[in-house]
Amino acid sequence: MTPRTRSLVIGTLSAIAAGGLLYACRSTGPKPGLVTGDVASKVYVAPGQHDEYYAFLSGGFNGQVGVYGLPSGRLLKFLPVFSQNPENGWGYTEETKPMLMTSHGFVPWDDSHHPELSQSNGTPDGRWLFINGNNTPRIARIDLTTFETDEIIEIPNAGGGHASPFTTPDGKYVVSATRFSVPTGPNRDVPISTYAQNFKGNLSFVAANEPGKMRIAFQILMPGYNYDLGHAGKGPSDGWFFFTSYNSEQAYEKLEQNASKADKDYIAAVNYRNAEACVTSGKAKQTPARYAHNHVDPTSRVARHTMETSVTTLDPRDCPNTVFYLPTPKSPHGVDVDPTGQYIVAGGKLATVIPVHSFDKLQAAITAKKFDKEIDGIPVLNYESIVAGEVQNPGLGPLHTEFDGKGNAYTSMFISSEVVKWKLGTWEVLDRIPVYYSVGHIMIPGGDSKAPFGKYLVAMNKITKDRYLPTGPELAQSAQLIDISGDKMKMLLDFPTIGEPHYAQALPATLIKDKQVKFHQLAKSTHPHVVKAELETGISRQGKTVHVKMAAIRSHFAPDNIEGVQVGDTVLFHVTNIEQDWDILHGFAILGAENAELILQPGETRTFKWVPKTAQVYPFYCTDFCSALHQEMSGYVRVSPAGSNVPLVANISKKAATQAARAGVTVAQPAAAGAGEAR
Ligand code: K7E
Ligand code: CUA
Repeated sequence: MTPRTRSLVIGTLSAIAAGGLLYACRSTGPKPGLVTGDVASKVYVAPGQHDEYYAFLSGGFNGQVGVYGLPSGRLLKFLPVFSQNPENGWGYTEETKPMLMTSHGFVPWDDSHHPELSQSNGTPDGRWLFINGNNTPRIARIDLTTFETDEIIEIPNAGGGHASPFTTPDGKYVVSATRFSVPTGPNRDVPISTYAQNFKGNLSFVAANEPGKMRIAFQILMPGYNYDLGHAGKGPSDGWFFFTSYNSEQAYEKLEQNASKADKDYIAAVNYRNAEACVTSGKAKQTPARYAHNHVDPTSRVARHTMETSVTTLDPRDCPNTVFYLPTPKSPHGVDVDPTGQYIVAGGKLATVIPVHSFDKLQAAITAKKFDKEIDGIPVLNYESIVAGEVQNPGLGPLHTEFDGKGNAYTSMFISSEVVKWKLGTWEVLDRIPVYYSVGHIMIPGGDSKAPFGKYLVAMNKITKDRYLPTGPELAQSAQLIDISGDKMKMLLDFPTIGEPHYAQALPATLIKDKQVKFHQLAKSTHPHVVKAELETGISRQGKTVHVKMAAIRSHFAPDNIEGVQVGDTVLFHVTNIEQDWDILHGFAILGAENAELILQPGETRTFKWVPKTAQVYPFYCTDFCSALHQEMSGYVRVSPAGSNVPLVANISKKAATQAARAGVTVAQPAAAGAGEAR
């Protein structure tokens, strides 16, 4: 670290420390991972070559997913999920707006934290990526053949869907636990000071194995703590799920102090197969709840929004031996299960050690009933009886742990800004590397599965400071790529990221790259307003609504002249890109429209809603540079005053007109010069 950089770090950290939390900076430590020798060649992907891994980084407060190639760090795609994306019309088009419907109405934004790849047999299978919406609790499923969000389910009785959407090894469930406890059954008007009586936590298990059919299998009612993160067991601990919680103090104001008093909080260990059995044997209750389930119909590509009306709720008191609390120091954040499934590692963000629980000891303690007490029907296990070990002096502010599959664990240290490598079983620290600065999650490809791919670790840092050219008061977020193939970690690359990545997932490109959909098959489209050829285009009026069925193909729109629209009309442009060719997209934008553009994938129909306010002529055009004559790909809409006698016409091709005439349909052409003036 240069003296200048060090003073910056210290400055930053002490500024935060002044805010009340414990912060420090390691004053002695290893020198920064200076770029040496062959480092550049390790991240160099030559022009025309592909990266070895796809990495999916959550966008945090942008609500989306960023897709990057590793090791280059190149951004491949910005993938919209919970937030509207004007760049391609996601959440603006009539087809996609239903995806963002919730019990609170249309919610065009969220905060996405944890991408999670679908798994089969404990390893990523490349089918889907799940991600949580943290603010208005939701889980989305993204199809990895199209890189599009296909399904979103809302989670009721929750506030802050943070411990989500971690998967079970068989892919049967993804989970969501509420970060903020709220009044439940249902949320209602109660004094906040009745927190201890009325506010509850809950853990949702969402069946996720069938596209279009995500469903909350059951919710487990929990004491009103803050549930933070989760991970499934595997191997010997298969069938269990572990969730961290903090605020066992049940503070409801000034949490910074009031939720940091207890030496230990809890990890909730859930035997979810027991919970399933209790649900099957009728020990759960159906409780009223309103929550949205939205999904894209695969053949029309139109999203449907439905509201669910009840949820299955299980109280641990009615289902003994299902939920246990594992005391864990102190205000734990991450909880990670090692590839063998034996060790459960907590990131006690205010703890001075990294506590590791043993699954075998946990089982023995349950059998021997080594319980310290019981909270709302949940036995609290004795800490000494379940702890496998503690990593001593790991650094400050442990948050998250990933594994390389070779018996090593890697933990992010937020306060001391480093990644620490340590050995499972002996708990000794093997190596440490500084990261710039204040690392949150780290990610090893496959690192939370039973067979990590190893090789790289990505650190996602919260504070960037001086790492890039400055860009005003807000700087880019930063990821760093670290080589973990040897004994010593090696810093390879900094790359700026969009939004604020929390967690990430990655898999070898070979698992998905040959499964990519290249275009949507027009012949199979069931979109109600699709046009499969230019001769199917046309215009029609239903009261004050005008439907325009339009085709886009290099390099024109059909129709491209429209008349007879009146002020007061709502015009729905149903535009189909009738190209059947990979990566040939068209766009659609119209002067003054209070809407985003459309971007049309080949074979896709999207609907643009337009309410013109004044009588005038409006140009429209293609926004995606599609061909040499892209600039010619444009047209006009003439809008007349309300009540005008200008006939409703759209120019269609001669061929289409002939076809229409044969079918007995009268097709008017737009007015010749001077005719059909508005009155
Ligand atoms: Cu940022 Cu997983 Cu939401 Cu930790 S979380 S850093
Ligand atoms: Cu179509 Cu540009």
